[in-house]
Amino acid sequence: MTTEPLRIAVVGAGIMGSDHISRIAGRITGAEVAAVVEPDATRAAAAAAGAPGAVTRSRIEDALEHDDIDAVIIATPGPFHESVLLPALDAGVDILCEKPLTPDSESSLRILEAEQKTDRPRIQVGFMRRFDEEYLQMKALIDSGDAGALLALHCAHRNPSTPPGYTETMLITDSVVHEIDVVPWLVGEPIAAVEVRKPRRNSLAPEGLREPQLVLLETASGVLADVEISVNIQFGYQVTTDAVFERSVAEIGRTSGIARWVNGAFRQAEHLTYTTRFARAYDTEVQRWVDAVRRGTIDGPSAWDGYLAAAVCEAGVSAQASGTRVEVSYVPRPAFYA
Ligand code: ISE
Repeated sequence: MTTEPLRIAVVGAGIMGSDHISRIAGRITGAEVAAVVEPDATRAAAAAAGAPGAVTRSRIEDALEHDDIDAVIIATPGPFHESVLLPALDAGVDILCEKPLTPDSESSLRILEAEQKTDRPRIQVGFMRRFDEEYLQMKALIDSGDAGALLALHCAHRNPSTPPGYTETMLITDSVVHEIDVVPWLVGEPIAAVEVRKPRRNSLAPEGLREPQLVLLETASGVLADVEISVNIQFGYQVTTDAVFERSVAEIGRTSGIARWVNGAFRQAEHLTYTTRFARAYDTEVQRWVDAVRRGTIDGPSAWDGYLAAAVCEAGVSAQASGTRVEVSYVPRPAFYA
């Protein structure tokens, strides 16, 4: 393991990129932000101000060429990931790529092909829920068999509002993609089919956005996970999972904020955004990734997991349009990802 800090280029200085920059500068050991790559110069400068010594670049190619970079964190919107992943793979650096790996399976397959030309898996995908303490407890309970076999999951994924440009397909590719990754991880088997139903529209959603939606994920042995995705629900940011077993039920994700009794009522704080709701999961994810990269490996979902999620998202988008149950098909797993 190297004794030098890992020199990271953070690509994208929006909400997630800025969050990772302050995490690395303030809480992560063994790493430093060497470059902030962002075409918007004002944003780049604001984000780099929190990372002493970091330079700003407008293109990833420039950082890879001039800044002695060991690793890259990609925090741009999903459709821009491929254009950073390919030069980074080519330069032989390690990569933590925020979800989704790419928005569709064809582009994800191009990434797998490029990665297989390198010496070992270099990409970890930022599905941070796998590092959340309660999800880990739920997985341990399912794996233990203590409550009997798992039969079904009820998942709620609620955002207070949507950013400009958020579209109906992004309900699947940008939001439900988290459940699309974490459900097979919890259940221990792939998603075989997807169906999408659309309840009455929330009039508070921006014009043209049909939401909420109910997404039904069906695993290979018939475990059903229903996901309510609501993205303009105003009150806060909430992600919960209830599990139904043969002998028991379990739930995770209820708010853990301060409880208060006020004016004859009981109140408990709720998160407003994912950066606080999953703050500890992100910290654990990034620290474990840094430690792993310094040992010459990854420690979390790989590009193969990113491809599996992309294949399900594609079926989900098609189910959204058709209103029918759509089966998912996958290419065989290459030995490189065994
Ligand atoms: C956002 O990009 C995230 O990853 C959040 O976790 C998710 O809740 C939100 O819907 C996405 O837009």
